[in-house]
Amino acid sequence: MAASTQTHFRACNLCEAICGLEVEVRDNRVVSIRGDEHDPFSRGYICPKAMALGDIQDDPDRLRRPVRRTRGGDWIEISWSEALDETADRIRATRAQHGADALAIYLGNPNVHSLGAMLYGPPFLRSIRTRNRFSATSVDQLPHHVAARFMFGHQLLLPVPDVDRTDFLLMLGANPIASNGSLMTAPGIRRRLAALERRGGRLVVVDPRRSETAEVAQRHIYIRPGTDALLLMAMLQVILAEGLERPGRLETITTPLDEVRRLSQPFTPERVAVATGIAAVDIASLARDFAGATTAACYGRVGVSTQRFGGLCQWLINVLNIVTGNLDRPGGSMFTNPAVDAVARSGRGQLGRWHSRVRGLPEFGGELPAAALAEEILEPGDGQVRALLTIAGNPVLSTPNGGQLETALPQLDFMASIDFYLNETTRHADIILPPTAPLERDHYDVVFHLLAVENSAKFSPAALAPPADALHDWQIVAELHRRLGAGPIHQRALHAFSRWAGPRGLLDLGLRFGPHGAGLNPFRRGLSLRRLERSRHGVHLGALEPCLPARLRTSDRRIQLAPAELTADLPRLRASLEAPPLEPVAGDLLLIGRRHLRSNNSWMHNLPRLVRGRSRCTLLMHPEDAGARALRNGQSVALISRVGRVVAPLELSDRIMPGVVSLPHGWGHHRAGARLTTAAQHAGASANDVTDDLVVDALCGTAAVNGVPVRVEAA
Ligand SMILES: Nc1nc2c(c(=O)[nH]1)N[C@H]1C(S)=C(S)[C@@H](COP(=O)(O)OP(=O)(O)OC[C@H]3O[C@@H](n4cnc5c(=O)[nH]c(N)nc54)[C@H](O)[C@@H]3O)O[C@H]1N2
Ligand SMILES: Nc1nc2c(c(=O)[nH]1)N[C@H]1C(S)=C(S)[C@@H](COP(=O)(O)OP(=O)(O)OC[C@H]3O[C@@H](n4cnc5c(=O)[nH]c(N)nc54)[C@H](O)[C@@H]3O)O[C@H]1N2
Ligand code: SF4
Ligand SMILES: [Mo]
Repeated sequence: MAASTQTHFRACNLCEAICGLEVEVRDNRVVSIRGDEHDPFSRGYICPKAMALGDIQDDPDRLRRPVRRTRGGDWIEISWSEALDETADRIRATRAQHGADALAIYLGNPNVHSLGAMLYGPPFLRSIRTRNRFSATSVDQLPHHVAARFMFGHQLLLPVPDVDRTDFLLMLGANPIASNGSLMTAPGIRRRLAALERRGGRLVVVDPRRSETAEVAQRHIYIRPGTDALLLMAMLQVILAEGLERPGRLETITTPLDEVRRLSQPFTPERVAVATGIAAVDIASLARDFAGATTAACYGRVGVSTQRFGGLCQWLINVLNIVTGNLDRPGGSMFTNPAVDAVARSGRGQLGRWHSRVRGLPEFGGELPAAALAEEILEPGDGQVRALLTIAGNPVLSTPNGGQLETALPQLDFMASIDFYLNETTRHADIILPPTAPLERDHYDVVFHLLAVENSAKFSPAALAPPADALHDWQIVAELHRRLGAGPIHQRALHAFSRWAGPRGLLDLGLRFGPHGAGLNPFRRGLSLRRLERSRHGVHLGALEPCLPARLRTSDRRIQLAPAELTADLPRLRASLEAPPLEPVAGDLLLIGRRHLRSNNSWMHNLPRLVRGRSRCTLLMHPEDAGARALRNGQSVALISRVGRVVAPLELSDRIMPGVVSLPHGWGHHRAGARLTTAAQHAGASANDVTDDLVVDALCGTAAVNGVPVRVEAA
């Protein structure tokens, strides 16, 4: 008798686009994965990674039971209770002997794509109370949080470009055609950008590489890596000097413009032209076009965040949107009104309540910059990190100077990882605790509905039943919390309640008491988990709407246009004009990254469907630079920086600026000891073996993985 086929509708949780999926399942196995045509938000769009969700499920290398590393370096399976007890015991012993800060925690990117991790991680971290908390945030979007915190009063008040209604989208350091968008959840972005063009709007892309997004833009402007803050300052200078500002309604809820007028004065287009590589006339006309557009949105992502002036860039992007009246209006840059509102629930974010022990980098929101993790393990002394717990992270490949971290990890007294792969990082753990795979668990995007270009909500029930002895991420974290968590009695009671309620129970409460919620009244219309479960394709909650000043969290309910925490970094920008620090010292080229549609940071290279075909881990270089070094297309070249050397095949392209080279991150799977059979056959080189842990955005400690000085020679 043929087994029946069930169809599950859910959101893909691999990247920020949260595309709707239609997953067909038979005998608890995936038969097919398609785009869900009836998802009101993604309307059928998916990318090739969605299919790989099924491959993760079946990947023979994926860990399904806890493992312990033996003295000989082999791995043996152990029971859950043994693994959890031992992990808790070892952590407790380290803390008893060396203090709470001796345990470091590193949280990787997939945490924000997991309902369970989002609900159970924060209380666990609070109870652990270590100052050595690190995450992928500081190799990613930290400058956005810092700018939001000091301008709008909360680290999660992140404005989203209203791509579907804008007349002018100015995009810096983002390549959504490859990345599918970031801090701008907009599934099917190619279609949305085409619609922008059709309605007579313009997309202008500023990028050192003619990216896939630049390719579909109406205009592409090359910029020297790391100089965007100068460009943005000069645009502001032109707008304010020519009287093109028109903040409109925002004027009454924003601190006065005088301060930014004064601060922008030294940065004329003429003065920044050489450093940025953009002609002064082009900067001035870009400023006038932006200010003159009916509606406009300036948006900048990874390329302007993970660079030396990331904090200033994100501040200036907000300032440009504000002085032109484009913040909080349709077609501009807007805030969401999500069904589960993390802004109401999480901390506002503080900067510099403590500093890292070795280098004195500032804490933000309870975390220290990931660029400081290795030195905190390596440098002896009081407060040295002696144990590490990683949760869904691969910092050996994803943080700057990964090679140094690799030498640091074996020196720990104890390391545990919550992860389902034995990879470049987790291979150093003593114990690995593998959670269920994405299709085996319920899901709701607490983070990405908050960052979406339309208000929507979707619940994804598990599509596959996990094995009887499997644990979800939240259960592993809750079990460790139960074993380790001290804290006052009310906190422990709360934790006992949340274990009892489970993610579904907590989500139901979040929905009911959120802005669209039904409360506890069974007769009131509004959201609850049950209501969402009935809308299997998700619900549309309307377009983004103006919400200021009500949504501001600043103490005076005003936008702070020039907060001291941010403007304090301007002397450094001024100095970069006088003697550009970006003048390469360790080499004569500047390294930037790039992303590919079929890749997802470091962890999906073990899925054959995504790595098929020619190698994508190539070093892109302009033919002029190759000519000057007598290098040929396809040859092996060495990429050398202050911290390391990697070898990669050279790919010549006139779509990258002379003086700049590009290598994607997340590769380098040649390391012995990992268990990634397919990835090892497509090893590539790790960009973070050459990025420099000492080169950070001084304002907040974000790693400057873009704009790294390097040298290239024949290997
Ligand atoms: N040079 C350079 N470096 C970069 C970047 C760059 O552009 N250039 N980008 C940066 C950015 S934006 C980011 S976000 C970081 C990412 O940095 P990380 O988060 O450290 O790295 P990932 O490659 O995302 O690794 C994710 C890990 O989580 C595991 N995993 C996947 N799903 C789950 C799950 O559901 N539960 C658990 N417990 N584990 C899971 C995977 O096996 C893998 O080990 O890299 C950063 N590093
Ligand atoms: N396919 C795929 N999708 C992904 C990911 C993935 O690895 N693969 N990762 C996900 C994650 S974790 C994130 S955070 C997002 C990131 O999403 P995006 O921010 O869109 O990231 P990238 O595609 O790396 O685009 C960054 C762009 O910045 C440019 N750039 C580099 N340096 C500079 C500079 O100094 N100035 C300017 N103006 N531009 C610069 C690069 O050339 C590149 O085109 O993508 C997510 N989506
Ligand atoms: S674009 Fe992102 S969310 Fe959509 S299918 Fe691809 S990986 Fe999944
Ligand atoms: Mo990221």
